[in-house]
Amino acid sequence: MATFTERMGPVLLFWLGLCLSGTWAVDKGNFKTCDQSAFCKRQRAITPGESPYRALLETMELTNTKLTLQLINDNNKVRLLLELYRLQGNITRVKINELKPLKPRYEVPDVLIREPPTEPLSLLSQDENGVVLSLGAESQRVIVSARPFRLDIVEGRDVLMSLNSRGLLGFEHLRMRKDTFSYKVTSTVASVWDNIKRVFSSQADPEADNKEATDPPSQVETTKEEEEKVEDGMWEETFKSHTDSKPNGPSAVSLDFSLPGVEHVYGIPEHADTLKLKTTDSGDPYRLYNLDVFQYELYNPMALYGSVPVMLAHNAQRTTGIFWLNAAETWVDISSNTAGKTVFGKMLDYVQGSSETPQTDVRWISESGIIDVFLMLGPTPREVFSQYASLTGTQAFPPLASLGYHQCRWNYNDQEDVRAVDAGFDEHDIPYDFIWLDIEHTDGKRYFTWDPHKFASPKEMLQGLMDKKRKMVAIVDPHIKVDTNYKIHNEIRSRGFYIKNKDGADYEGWCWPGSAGYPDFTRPDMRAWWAGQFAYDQYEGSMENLYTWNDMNEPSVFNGPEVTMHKDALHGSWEHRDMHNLYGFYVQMATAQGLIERSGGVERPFVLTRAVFAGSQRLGAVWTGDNAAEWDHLKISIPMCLSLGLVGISFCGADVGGFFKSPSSELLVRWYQTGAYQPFFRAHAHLDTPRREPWLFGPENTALIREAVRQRYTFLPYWYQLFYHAYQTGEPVMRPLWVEYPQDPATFALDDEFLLGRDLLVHPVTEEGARGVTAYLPGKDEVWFDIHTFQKHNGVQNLYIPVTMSSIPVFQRGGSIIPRKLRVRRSSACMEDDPYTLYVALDNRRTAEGELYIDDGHTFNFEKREFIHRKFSFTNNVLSSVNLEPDAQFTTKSWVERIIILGASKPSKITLRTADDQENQLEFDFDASMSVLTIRKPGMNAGADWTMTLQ
Ligand code: NBV
Repeated sequence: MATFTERMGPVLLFWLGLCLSGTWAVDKGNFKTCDQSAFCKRQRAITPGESPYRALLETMELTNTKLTLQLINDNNKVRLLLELYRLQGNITRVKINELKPLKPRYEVPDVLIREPPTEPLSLLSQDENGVVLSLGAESQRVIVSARPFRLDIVEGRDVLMSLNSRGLLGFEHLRMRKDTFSYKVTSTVASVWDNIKRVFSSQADPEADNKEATDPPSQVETTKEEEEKVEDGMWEETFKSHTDSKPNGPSAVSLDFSLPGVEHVYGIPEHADTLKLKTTDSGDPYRLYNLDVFQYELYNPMALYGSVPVMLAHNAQRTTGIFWLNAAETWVDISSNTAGKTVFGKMLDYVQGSSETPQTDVRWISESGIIDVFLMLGPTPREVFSQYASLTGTQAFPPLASLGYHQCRWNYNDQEDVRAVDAGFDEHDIPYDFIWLDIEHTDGKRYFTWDPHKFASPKEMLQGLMDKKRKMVAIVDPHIKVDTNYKIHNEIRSRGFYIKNKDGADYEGWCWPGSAGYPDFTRPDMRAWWAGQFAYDQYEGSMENLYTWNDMNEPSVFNGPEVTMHKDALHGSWEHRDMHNLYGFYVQMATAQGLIERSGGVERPFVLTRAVFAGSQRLGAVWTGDNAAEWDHLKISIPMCLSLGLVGISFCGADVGGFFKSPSSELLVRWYQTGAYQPFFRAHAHLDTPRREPWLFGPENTALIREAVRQRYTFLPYWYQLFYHAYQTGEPVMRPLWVEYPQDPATFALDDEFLLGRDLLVHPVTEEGARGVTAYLPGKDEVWFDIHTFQKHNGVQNLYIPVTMSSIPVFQRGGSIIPRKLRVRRSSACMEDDPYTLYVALDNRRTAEGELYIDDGHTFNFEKREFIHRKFSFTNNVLSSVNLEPDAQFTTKSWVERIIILGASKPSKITLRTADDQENQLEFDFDASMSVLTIRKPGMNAGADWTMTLQ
């Protein structure tokens, strides 16, 4: 048996190294730049110019739903196969693969929710220069130009998007090792060419074989030094002490997209950067490669834990999106012809009539796989959300409780600690729903187990929480301790479920438990087995109120290249390289499946993940990883969650308080105030930080935190309805202002405020020592009501709001009705039957609308239409509640206890008419100074039909 130091040595050294590295800063040297990533460097070295690709029009085949066409690279004669589909809902799909690859190339499975339904394509015209096809009903055409190959999508007279217009299509064909670039320096150019001909005779253009084969392709006519240079990193690549064996050689794919008229692009999370993406000409491209980045730095394009290869492009006329379905390491370059121009410069251009049309050009580069890209053609932001949702699904509808407040730290030490913290919330009258246990709760980092001393009776602990209608989350990471006394390890090993290393043995890396194996979650049988581990009779000590947190699922491998898995590790016949960015998605998928199955398919799961990919929205929640207790980290939580929301992942939050370091009490309070208005609301802290439960900062700060958390709970009905909507439509819960005000350029780059749904505008205080904030209130016909003072403000304006420590600037849009529950209790479940207060905020036309969604809060019965979905409207002085989905059935004990009408005038009487035609006069108060009408105890059941007339 190895000693403790032998076993833990590498882990300890790793952490010691990191801790000694001193001040807060990512160690950039641990992570590759584009220049250090051979394929990125190779592709980026190709500069815009004439593409070597030509479309072979004679190979074109057009069926009702699909165009296929061969492309040939005139430099090496390798042929590609292009497939083009028109998909339902204004989406065009372009796939490019090798015509005859030496072996199959990876195509991402399981992310699309189904084979996307197609629409007819038809040929409009054709000549020797290209073809023109009509795309669906939208008066759109796609123009395929043959020499060089390029695609343009055109609507009316506008070009929406062009592909390969800068000639950057790159497709490194699979080849045998002794290929063009791998030949020894001593070989003659001629023998290289002979070799190529031999290897590729099957796929080279037969025509070219006859006519052109006597001339070696231009790439081969290189000097000896160039040959060596080109060879670099193609068949082997070393980064720090790690060598990637690359048995398949070079396999990168890349393509450029031009977006005429576009100056603003968004998305491609996860990066700690601004909402509006920056141009990358003077630095690295944005990188998408799921990595455990210690002490990540802000405002840069480095990779983080998650990768969603979706970009949105927006201007005042149109929103479009590009979904690049590739799970390998990916880099995205952005350039713009207006970047760097000052507003004055642009104005001057305009006055002088010299302005060129703004244009953004992007270029995607992936290490392997194929090109499979979905062009989502909008034209509105909502349509892009629905187009993307039609491909990858919508946000999982979370249990209501998970929208409450979560109390976490690394770690709550033992059961007594959990009990005391739980009691602390009651003592200080702060609601919470979930308390979390980090890795120290396990028996030696063996997930699915409990420390036998500190957590000797987990069921007792869980029962204690359950008695208070509260819940717990315990961490289950995907690295499995290699230990023959550990059942989970033994089973995974004996079933052959571990990922293999390049030599075929079980892959082992270092992580929290010491030596660890990594289950191959890409395998359905592995996922089914893993899901089974959450059964109550398998996961000892678990109960219905225990939920799961998947951390480290990039996957994090302490001693691996860039702290992750070797790319030449094997998932069956696929390399880890091909699907790296999918690993975390599969871990969360298997875990969520487990939580569903343990309840016999009845209960909705709650699983938090750190790594994400496209489609992760279907599986649960995500947080932004290891941030720090710094003001800039608080600020960046806004664009980070907005960016995830734009690509479907609504259930996002950042560690409240900051994970590393200790927040000042001011920062902590401001973070609670911000987090209370972000979708996933969890405080978390590093093991080494002093304790920071909300009551440890003096009574004043406790009161401020209490108030922020209580505000969250009063809005739970609205949050729940927004999540139901996100589940139905794919629209983000937390959204940038431009989504609702797409024609207002002033909203295009706001990083410090956001909307929740359409109706709440939040501008949290994120500056230290702030005395005031300036919030932009959009919409020239809108009015906005301060939710605290009820003061009314007109849009469009930059409103200066003086703030004190208790201020959380939030505005309700005039024209909306928001249901709230004002009797805040211990947890969301304790508030189940509580009555509602309706906040009716009138617009300039004295109208308003809103919704209320109620179900049991935790099961899938809503899929069987067991819910209440009401619509409230106020018009012509009549407020009414009607059933939005009359075929749905559910009953609630909750009733309407108060209606507050903002922007009202004083009525002489108010009459309530209920469904059974009963009429009642209601009592009310009117505050003339603020124009606020309060109707007391109207008393209708929240599920009933009624009208209320103000006379
Ligand atoms: O499990 C420990 C931590 C966890 O608290 C944190 O939230 C994760 O992001 N985990 C990372 C591992 C180590 C962090 C230094």
